Amino acid sequence: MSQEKFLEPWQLRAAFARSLSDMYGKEVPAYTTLLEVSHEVNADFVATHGADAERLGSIDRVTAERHGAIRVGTPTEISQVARIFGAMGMHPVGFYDLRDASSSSVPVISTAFRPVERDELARNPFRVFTSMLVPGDRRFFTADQERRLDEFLGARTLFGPDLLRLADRAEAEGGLPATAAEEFLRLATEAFELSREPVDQAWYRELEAVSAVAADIGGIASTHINHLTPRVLDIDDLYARMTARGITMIPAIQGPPAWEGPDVLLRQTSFRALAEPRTFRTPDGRVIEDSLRVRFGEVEARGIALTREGRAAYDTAVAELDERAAGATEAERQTIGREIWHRTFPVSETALADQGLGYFTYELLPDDGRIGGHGSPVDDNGRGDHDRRGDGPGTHDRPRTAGASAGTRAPRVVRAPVVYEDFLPRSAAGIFQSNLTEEGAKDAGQTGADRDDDWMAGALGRDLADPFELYARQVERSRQTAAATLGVDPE
Ligand code: OOG
Ligand code: NI
Repeated sequence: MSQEKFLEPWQLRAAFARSLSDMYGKEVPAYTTLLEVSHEVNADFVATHGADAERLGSIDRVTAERHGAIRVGTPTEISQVARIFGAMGMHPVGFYDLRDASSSSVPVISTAFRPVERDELARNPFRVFTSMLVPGDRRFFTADQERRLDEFLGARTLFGPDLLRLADRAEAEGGLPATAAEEFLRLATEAFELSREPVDQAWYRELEAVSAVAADIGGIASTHINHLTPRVLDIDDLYARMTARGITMIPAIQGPPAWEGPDVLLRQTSFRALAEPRTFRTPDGRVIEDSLRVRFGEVEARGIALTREGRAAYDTAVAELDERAAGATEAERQTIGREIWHRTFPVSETALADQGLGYFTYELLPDDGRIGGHGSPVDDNGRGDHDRRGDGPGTHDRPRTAGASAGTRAPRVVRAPVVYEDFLPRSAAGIFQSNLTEEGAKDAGQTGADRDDDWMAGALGRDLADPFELYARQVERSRQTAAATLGVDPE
C-alpha cells in the first residue's frame, strides 16, 4: 500500500491561502482584476529593478503573498480561530486596539495570525488580521445592546466540531494526511464563505447605527472573509493602473508617503466597498433582497521593519502630518508628508541601519556573491528548498558584484533589511472606516472596557508574540550564525 502524502502546517497554510483566494475571486470579481494588475506591476518591477526587486522577499514569496481580514464576536470564537490557524503554523502576533485609533474608531480589538519563523515566512507568509467585537464598551453599546449581542453571538456556531477536531489533530500531529487535509481545508474555506441566509433587518440596522463593523460582526449568524490582500512591489504604480482601468480607489495610500528614501513598514490602499446582494428578513416577516457595502479590495506594499525607536519616530511624524495636513488636499498632504519624512528618516538604508531605526540581519556572502539559499527555485505553491531565506539577497551596497569581482574566497558579512510582517493600527482603522457609508455613533463621554494584550492572550488561551521581539530575535540569530560561521565572537 502506498504511503498517503502528509501535509505539514506550512503546506496547509499555502493551500488554505490559495483556496480562500479562489473562493474570494468568485465572490468578488474585482479582486481578480486586482490580482491581475498586481501581477503586472510586480513583473514590471522585477524587470526594471533586477535583483534589487527581491531585497524584501523573493518574487515567489511576494507573488503568493496575501493577508486576509476576518471579524469575530466572542472570546470563544477567537480561541477557535486560533486553533484553526494554529494548525497552519500561524500564531497570534501583536495587539491592536482600534477603538481609539485617532478620530476613526471601531468597536474591536485585533491581533494577527502569522508564521513567526524566518523559514516559515519564506515558505508562505499568509497572515490574517483578526478582529473581535467588544460589546462591553459603553462608548459604543448600551447595557441592553450588550446583553442582546451576547445572546445572539452565544447562540451561533461559526466553526463546526469536525473542523475544530481536524485543526486540533493537525496541531498535535504537526500536519495531516492528504485526505484529512483536504477535508480540513474544505471546511475551513467554507467557514469564511458569504452566507445567503436572511439577515434580521431590524437587528442589523440597529447595530449599523452604532457601527457598520458591529453590524457586520454581530448582526449576522455566520462570518466571512472581509478582504484578501495581495502584495505589490510598487503601490503607486498599482494605484495609477487601477485608476486607469476605471476602478475607483479610496482617495489615499495609507501609511508612509512616497519618497526617495527607503520604504518602511506598510503602505496600503483599496478600492471602495462593493455593493453585494444580501437577503433580509423584515420585522413583518417578509424576505427581501437588498445590498450591503462591507467588503472591499485592498492591496499593500511592505517595507523595512522599524525598531521601537524607528517606530516612535514614525508615530511622531504621522501625528505631525495629521495636524498639519488637516483639511488639505491629498496632493498637499503628500508634499507635507515628504517634507516631514526628510526630517525624520535618513534617505539611505545604511543610515537607517546605523541610526538603529530599522531591523537588519547579518548575512554571509559566499564567494559567488549570492546570499545562501537564494539561488534555489521555489514554485508558486511555495514548495521547494526548505533552507531558502525569505528576505532576499539584499545589502545596501549590491552584494552580487562585491564578492564576485574581488576574487577572494573569504565570505563577507553584509546587512540585509528585515521586511515588516505586521500591520499598522492607524492604517487598519483608516481601511475599516474609508469603506463604510455610515458614520456610526460613539459616545466619548462613556468609559470603555479595559482590553489589552494580556486580556487578548487570555481569550486566545495562547501566548501573544510581540512583533518587536520577533524581529530582534531574527537579527540576533543572524548575528550568532554569521559569527559562528566566521569563527569570531558575535561582539
Ligand atoms: C481589518 C482592517 C485591517 C489591514 O490591512 O490593516 C486590515 C478589517 O477590515 O476587518 O486588514
Ligand atoms: Ni487588510
